[in-house]
Amino acid sequence: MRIGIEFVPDSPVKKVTDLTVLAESKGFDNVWITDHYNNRNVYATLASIALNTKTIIMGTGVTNPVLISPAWTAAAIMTINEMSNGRAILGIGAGDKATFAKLGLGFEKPLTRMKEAIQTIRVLTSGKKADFEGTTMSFKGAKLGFRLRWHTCGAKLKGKQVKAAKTDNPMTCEKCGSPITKDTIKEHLPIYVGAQGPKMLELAGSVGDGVLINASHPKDFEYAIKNIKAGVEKAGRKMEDVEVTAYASFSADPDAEKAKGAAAIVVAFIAVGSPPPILERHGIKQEDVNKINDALSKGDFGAVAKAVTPEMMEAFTIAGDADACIDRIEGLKKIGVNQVVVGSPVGPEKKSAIAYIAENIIPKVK
Ligand code: F42
Repeated sequence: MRIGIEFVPDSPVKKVTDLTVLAESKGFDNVWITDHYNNRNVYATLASIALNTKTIIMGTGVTNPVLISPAWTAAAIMTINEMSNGRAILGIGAGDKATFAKLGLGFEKPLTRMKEAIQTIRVLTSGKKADFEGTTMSFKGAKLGFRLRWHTCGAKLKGKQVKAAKTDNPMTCEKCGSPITKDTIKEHLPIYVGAQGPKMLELAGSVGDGVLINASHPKDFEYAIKNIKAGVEKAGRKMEDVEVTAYASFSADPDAEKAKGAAAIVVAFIAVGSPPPILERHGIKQEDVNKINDALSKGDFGAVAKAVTPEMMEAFTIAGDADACIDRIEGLKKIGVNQVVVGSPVGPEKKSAIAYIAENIIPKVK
C-alpha cells in the first residue's frame, strides 16, 4: 500500500511546496496537485516541488485534454520529469464540465477525447512523431524537441550511453557503477486516468498505468474494480499493471469529532455533485441532498455543514482518529486498492494532520 497526498493549489506555490517537503520527510510516497484553471497553475506548482524535493513521486491530479492540448501537456509533464529526475506521473481525466461552460468550451465525446489524448501523449513522451487523425483531435508530424531517459539508479542518460546499451559493449553508469543495458533504461512516463464512470474505468484498465478514483468507500471501489478488470482483460493485461488509487477525501485527528467536522463541507460538495445511482448505492436520500443545495444557495455554510448526514459522512470521506482511518484503509487494501491518496481536507489543520497521519497511520498500513 502506497500513501499519497493531494494538494489544491489555492494557496501560494511556496506554501504547497513547504507542505510537500514536510509530507516527503514524513514518508508519504506521492503528491498529487489538482488542476483547475482558476487556481495556481499545476505545472508551476510541480516545478517548485520538483526542485525542492528528492524522493516523492509527483503528479497532476488531474489535468484534462479539453482546456490543454495533449502536445502542450506532453511537453509540460516531461519538463517536470526532467526537473524531478524521473519522478513525474501524468494524471489526466475528462475535466470539469461546470468550469468548461464558464470558459465557453464544450464537453463532447469526453471518453473518445481521453482515449485519443492518452494515445498522443504516449507517442510524444517517448520521443516519437504524432501523426494521428482522430475524432476529437488530429496531429500532423508533431514531435517534442527533447527526449529523456534515465538509468534505473536515477542518473540521466546521454544519447551515446543509450546507443551503447543496444550493443554488446554497454557503457558503465558514472553514478552507480553498473552497466547501462536496454533493460536498465527507464523512459516510460506513467499515465494515470482519473475515472468514475464505467467506460472511463474500463479505459483506465485498458491503457492506464494507474487509475485515480475520486471515492472513499469500499462499495465504490468494488464497482470500480469490476469495470477496471473488464478493461484489463480486453487489453490482455494484468491487474498488477494498473495501480488502483483511492483519491479520497480524508481527515484525521486524535479527536474523531474534530476530524469529521473538518470534512463536513467537502462531503457536502461531494454529495451535491453525486449522480442518483451513487446516492442510492449509499442509501442517501435526495431530499437530504436538496437541503444542502438550499443552504448553499443562501451561502449559509453553517447550515451546509449541519445538513450533512451520517450516511454522507460514511460514504464520502475517510474521517476520524487513526484507528478509524486504518480500518477503512485496510478494507480498501483487501478489495484491491494499491494507493490511498489523503485528499482534502487532510485534517483540521494540515501540518499537524500530516504529522499525525505519518506517525500513527502510515506505519500500520504499509
Ligand atoms: N477534474 C478537474 O477538472 N480537476 C481536477 O483536479 C480533478 C481531479 C480528479 C481526481 C480524481 C478523479 O477521479 C477525478 C478528478 N477530476 C478532476 C474530475 C475528472 O476530470 C472528471 O470530471 C471525472 O472523473 C468524471 O469523469 P468520468 O470518469 O465519470 O467520465 C465522464 C466524462 C463520463 O460521462 N463517462 C462515461 C462513462 O461511462 O465512463 C462515458 C461517456 C461516453 O461514453 N461518452 C462517449 C464518448 O465518445 O466520449 C459519447 C457518448 C455520446 O452519447 O455522445
